[in-house]
Amino acid sequence: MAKWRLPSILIALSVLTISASAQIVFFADFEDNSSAAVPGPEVNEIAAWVPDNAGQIWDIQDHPGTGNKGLFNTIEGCGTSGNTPLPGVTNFSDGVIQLLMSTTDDDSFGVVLRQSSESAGYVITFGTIETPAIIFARLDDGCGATGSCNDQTSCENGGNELLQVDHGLGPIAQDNTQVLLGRIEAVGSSIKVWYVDVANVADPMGDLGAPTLEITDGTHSSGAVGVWHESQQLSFVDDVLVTGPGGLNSTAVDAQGKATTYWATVKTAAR
Ligand SMILES: [Ca+2]
Ligand SMILES: [Ca+2]
Ligand SMILES: [Ca+2]
Repeated sequence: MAKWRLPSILIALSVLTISASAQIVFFADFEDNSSAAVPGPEVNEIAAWVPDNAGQIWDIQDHPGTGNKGLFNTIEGCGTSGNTPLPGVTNFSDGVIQLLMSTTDDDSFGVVLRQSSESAGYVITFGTIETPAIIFARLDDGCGATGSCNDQTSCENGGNELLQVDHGLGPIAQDNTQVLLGRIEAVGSSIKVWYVDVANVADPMGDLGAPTLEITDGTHSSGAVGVWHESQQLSFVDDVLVTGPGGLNSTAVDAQGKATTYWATVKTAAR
């Protein structure tokens, strides 16, 4: 990780600048020389995405759903499942986490948040076909365990999960062309989750209507954020975004302006 040392001063400066003017603390779009990335383009480097599971292998490849590059899961199997921490996002408490997902598989993506140890934190599953649902669960209950699918940990369909809600998306394309937007808003013990087809949304940075899942749980107040998956081969994650406590309603700003412009491009490509 020596290559992180040299630009560390520059990164620190850009974080200070952004926090004074914007609520976006992290944005990875996986493009070369990205000007939208926050804190900076180093978050788009594949080497920055280190899975908890040594058997998990990410790549950056062309994403047919967005027309640009995304984080691509190269392999299959429940044994490859698990979390990959977002580089540098170690102390998320309140705010918004959102990402794009598209699939060729029938299994699930997800987000780990407020993680303070291997078995302390939340895991929110964005299911696709086999489990057409959003699932809210705790790592503490064995859910999201490295190397296991949710059925193996009994964290779906009436097991150790705290709440499961149908995703309501209907059939999902298995060719990576349908781009789904997952959003989590965490404010204290209130957690809200949205899961929508980006083609049906006027503004991916704006109001998405009523959340699909809502829950109150105060077990975890802060910690790291990561992208999770169970056996989700040949599928993409892209545009991974994290805000500070002001969420997406910040009065505006350089970094948010960059991301908003970028999202407009994604939305056009997805149609
Ligand atoms: Ca991208
Ligand atoms: Ca599954
Ligand atoms: Ca699979």
